[in-house]
Amino acid sequence: KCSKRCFLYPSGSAAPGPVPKDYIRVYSMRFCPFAQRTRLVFKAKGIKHEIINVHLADKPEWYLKKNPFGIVLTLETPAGEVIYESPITCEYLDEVYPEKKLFPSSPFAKAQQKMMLEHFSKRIGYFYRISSGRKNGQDVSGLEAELKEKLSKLNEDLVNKKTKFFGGDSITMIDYMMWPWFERLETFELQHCLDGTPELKKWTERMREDPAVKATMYSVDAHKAFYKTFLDGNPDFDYGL
Ligand SMILES: N[C@@H](CCC(=O)N[C@@H](CS)C(=O)NCC(=O)O)C(=O)O
Repeated sequence: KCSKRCFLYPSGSAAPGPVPKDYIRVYSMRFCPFAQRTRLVFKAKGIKHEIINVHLADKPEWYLKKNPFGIVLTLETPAGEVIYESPITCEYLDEVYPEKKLFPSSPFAKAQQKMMLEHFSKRIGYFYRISSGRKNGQDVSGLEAELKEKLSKLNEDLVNKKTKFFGGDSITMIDYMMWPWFERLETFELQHCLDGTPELKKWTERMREDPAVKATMYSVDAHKAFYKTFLDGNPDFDYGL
C-alpha cells in the first residue's frame, strides 16, 4: 500500500510520539483545503509547527482515536490537547498565538466574519458537485448559475465595503478561510465564474501576492493532477513528492 516514496502514515503505522515543546502539530493531507486554512494561519502568524500527513484512504488506527471522525485536519498540542474542524482550529490559533491577530478585535466585526464564514462554508459543496457532475456527464449549468449568484454576492460585498479584502484593506481571517477554494477554481474548471465579478477577481489577484498564500500554494498543474486521481477514486496523496 505504501511505496518507498510514501510520506504518509497509513494503517498499521506506529503512532507518532508526543508533540515537541513549543511546537504545535497538525495532522493533515497535502491537498486538503480545510487543512490549508490552518497552514495559512501558521504561516501568517509565524507559528512553529510540525505536519504529519495521514493516509485518508487507509487511515491509521491511532488517528481514529485522536479524531473519531477520521477527517483532517486535527491540531495537537504538547499537552496532548486535540482540536479539529478548521474554523475552530483557526480561531484557537488566533487566540493562543496573539502575534498578528487575524480576527478583528471588535466583537461585532469578529461576529460579522464568522457569519460570513458560516454562509461560505455551506456553499463549498458547489465546487465538488459541479466538477464531479461534469465528469459523470451531468448537466451542471443550473449549479453553475447558482454558484455564480453566490460569487456575485461576494463581489457586491467588496464593492459596498470599498476595501481590498473582506475585512478591510489588509488580509484578515475571513480572507484566509475562503482562499483555498479560489486557489482551486481552475482545477475545478470554474475560473470563468469570476468573469462577471471583477472586484472578486481583483481580490484573488491580491491574495496571490500574500506571503502566507504563496507559501502554502500548489501549482494549478499539481492541483489538477491530484484532483484527477481523487475523482478517479485512487487519490495520490504523495503527488509531486
Ligand atoms: N469540516 C471539516 C472538514 C474536513 C474535511 O472534510 N477533510 C477531508 C479532506 S479535504 C477529509 O478528511 N476527508 C476524509 C474522510 O472524509 O474520510 C473542517 O472544516 O475541518
